[in-house]
Amino acid sequence: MSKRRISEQQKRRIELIHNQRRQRAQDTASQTTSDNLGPEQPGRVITQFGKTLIVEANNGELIHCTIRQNLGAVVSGDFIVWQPSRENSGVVVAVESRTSLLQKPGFGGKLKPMAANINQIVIVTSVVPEPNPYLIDRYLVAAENLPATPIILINKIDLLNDENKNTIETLKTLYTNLGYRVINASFVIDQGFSQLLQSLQNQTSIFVGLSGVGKSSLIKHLLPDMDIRIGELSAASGEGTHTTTHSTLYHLAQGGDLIDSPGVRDFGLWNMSAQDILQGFREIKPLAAQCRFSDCAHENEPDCALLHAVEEGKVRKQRFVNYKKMLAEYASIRS
Ligand SMILES: Nc1nc2c(ncn2[C@@H]2O[C@H](COP(=O)(O)OP(=O)(O)O)[C@@H](O)[C@H]2O)c(=O)[nH]1
Ligand SMILES: [Mg+2]
Ligand SMILES: [Zn+2]
Repeated sequence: MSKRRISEQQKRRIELIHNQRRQRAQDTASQTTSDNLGPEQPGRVITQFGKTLIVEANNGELIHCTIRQNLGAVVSGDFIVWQPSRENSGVVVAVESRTSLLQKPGFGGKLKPMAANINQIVIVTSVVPEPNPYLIDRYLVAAENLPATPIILINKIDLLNDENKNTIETLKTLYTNLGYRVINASFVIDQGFSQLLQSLQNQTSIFVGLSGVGKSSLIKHLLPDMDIRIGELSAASGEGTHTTTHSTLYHLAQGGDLIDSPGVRDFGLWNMSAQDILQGFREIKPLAAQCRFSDCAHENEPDCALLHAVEEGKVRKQRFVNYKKMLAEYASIRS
């Protein structure tokens, strides 16, 4: 299926119309509309079934919505404007501007939008399998660039023993000292959940991390009604069982939203510029401009601010090594 081509001028016109629609939706006095649709009103996209969106109205009702042409991708987490058509059905007519958009490379390297307005990323690691600091640093880069606040969760803390205790404590100290929130958790010994729930309150969060670290277990613990919700969404879509390929937004009982889908959990990095990578190394960022040479490779150049900082213990060697490793990795992808 070929996408309808639109010119820049048309795009600007459409943008203008959307802005006007957004304006009208905010204006409660405007209750008359054309094309037999009800009044424009705000809502949030919960999930997608094929070409159908499930929108949550302000009163909590789930509305089965189609999308007006030329709106572009609309994904879970999007704040939208919709108009009722029939009972429990409607048309999405505008999308609010997003604070963030999580995308994933799809077929042919084209970026595929997955979820919008996420402002917090819970990086899930575990005692077993052992955390991979390079992977954590990659997720931190992704989070800082989304932008979203990262939280590092060390799961399966019940499996701490004399052999792995030092590694885990060193890791926790490293990231805590960088100013990140680090939470120890385990559903087996019921630890860390009140701290986690408190961090999730009033935020739109996702969980990321390698397979096996316990993301599904955590989510099940946080969302005991998940299956019931999926049932409600399926009923609202009228399309039978929910496929897990699309992201779904869930409300936490204690407040806050969680967007979940296997694709979102596995998201990584792509297309990162050197500047983006630097953005994810918060202690290195202010130093990078202080090297004597503006194109310093931080290898053995004189007056390299990074090498000095590592020597003085102001930047941890591991972070410095990961920073350079990531720069090299993405330089080779881009070239
Ligand atoms: N000991 C222990 N095992 C856990 C914990 N959380 C999850 N697991 C186990 O770790 C394995 C992987 O968990 P799962 O939730 O499927 O991980 P996911 O791949 O990240 O979704 C399963 O066998 C879980 O029972 C925990 O807190 N402690
Ligand atoms: Mg899982
Ligand atoms: Zn340098």
